[in-house]
Amino acid sequence: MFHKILIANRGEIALRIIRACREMGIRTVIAHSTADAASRPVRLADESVCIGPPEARASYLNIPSIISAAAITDSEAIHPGYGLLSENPAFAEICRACGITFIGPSPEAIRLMGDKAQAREMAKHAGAPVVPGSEGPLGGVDEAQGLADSIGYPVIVKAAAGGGGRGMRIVREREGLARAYATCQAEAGAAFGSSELYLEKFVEEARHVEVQVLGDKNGMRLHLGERDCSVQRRHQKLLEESPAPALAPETRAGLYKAALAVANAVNYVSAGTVEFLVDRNEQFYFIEMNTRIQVEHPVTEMVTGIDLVREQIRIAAGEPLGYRQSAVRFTGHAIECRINAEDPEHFVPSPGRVTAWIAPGGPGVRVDSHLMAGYVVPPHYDSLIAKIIVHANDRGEAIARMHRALSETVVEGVKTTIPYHLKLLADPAFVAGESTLARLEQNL
Ligand code: MV4
Repeated sequence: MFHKILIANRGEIALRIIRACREMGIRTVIAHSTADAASRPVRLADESVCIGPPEARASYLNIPSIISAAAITDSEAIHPGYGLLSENPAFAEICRACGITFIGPSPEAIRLMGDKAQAREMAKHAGAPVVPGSEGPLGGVDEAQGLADSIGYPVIVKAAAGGGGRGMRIVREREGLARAYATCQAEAGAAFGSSELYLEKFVEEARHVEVQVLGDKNGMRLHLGERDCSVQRRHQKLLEESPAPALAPETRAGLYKAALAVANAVNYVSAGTVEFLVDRNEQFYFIEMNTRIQVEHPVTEMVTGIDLVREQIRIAAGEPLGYRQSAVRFTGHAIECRINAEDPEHFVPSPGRVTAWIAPGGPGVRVDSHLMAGYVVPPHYDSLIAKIIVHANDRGEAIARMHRALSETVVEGVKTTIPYHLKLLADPAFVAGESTLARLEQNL
């Protein structure tokens, strides 16, 4: 096992990784920006190295600084958390070249899954259902037009290097395709450095259901069930839950089988997430694979009792998973609400000083947060300040428990999305388990 791990992240996930390391007897080093010098994870880590100014580009994304911080502190491994460098194949390669263990999958798996057109082909060959659409990247607008005519509108044009909702355009009729193609191509080139596009039939009123997988270095792979992440706004997830509401047992079994087929096809090691769209008829389609620990991992931890960050670290150190699929038991229902320092109506960031913070507690409540009274939410990073996770016997009890937990939470000094969540939890469509990707965005 490692003696010391460097954490190349900030906020609640940095704290989450420190907690796992503490329990495993591993020393922690946090690499942080000047803006985070007084933060809870920096105070709680065994050592800290300031790696640059507030702007992420110059600190949390500065590969030479992070590698130097690992080298001077004798860190054997780097945990990248989520976002930032977590899905950067070049960073994983540089770690490997420097003799530092990257806590995550291989650079090859990251690179393959980072190309969403290639990932789609891979999934199709592995036997996972994909949405009708292009084979590999599109050759040009004429090919896109021919394909869209044959599969029928609406279609969605996506950047191969995009993902997570970035660089995509829904096209509802033939007349709109050429223009969408051109803007998508230009945006993709500017944002990702690759203008490759692919095209799919647009699945209306879909649910976003993702399957958590784990793979070890001996080729053992397991799934840890699914999460429903259909409550989103502008591709930012707001609430996630496990299990997904109202899925037929056959659909669930099909999702698990497809997720493991994809993970097996790339010899996937570490924690990963296979994303699917599930349509009204419970047809499901692979869309992407995320090769990192995800923000919403706690809901899976609550229903399985498995510590995913601990498993990532054990796997990176070469330890076998050590249990079979049949030993993974699913208990009750978990819900996570992401609390952002944002206006609850328009979701505009609300950085500033948190003058009061009273976290919720009581039975079945978990809080993953780096907040403390007096903390200043910096304007430089995403606005997630806390994740409140509840676990209960069933979905109804979990909704009631979340409502209770949010009602006792106090955050003063910045606006938060708590009022949005309280409304959502009382929304009849949400309570009925009928949330789909577009619907809630319109209704609330
Ligand atoms: C889709 C889709 C419908 N059909 N693909 C966006 C994030 C990325 N992970 C995949 N995304 C989607 N891909 C096909 N073929 C719907 C989404 C989608 C979405 C669409 C409209 C409004 C909100 C959305 C939220 C999440 C995903």
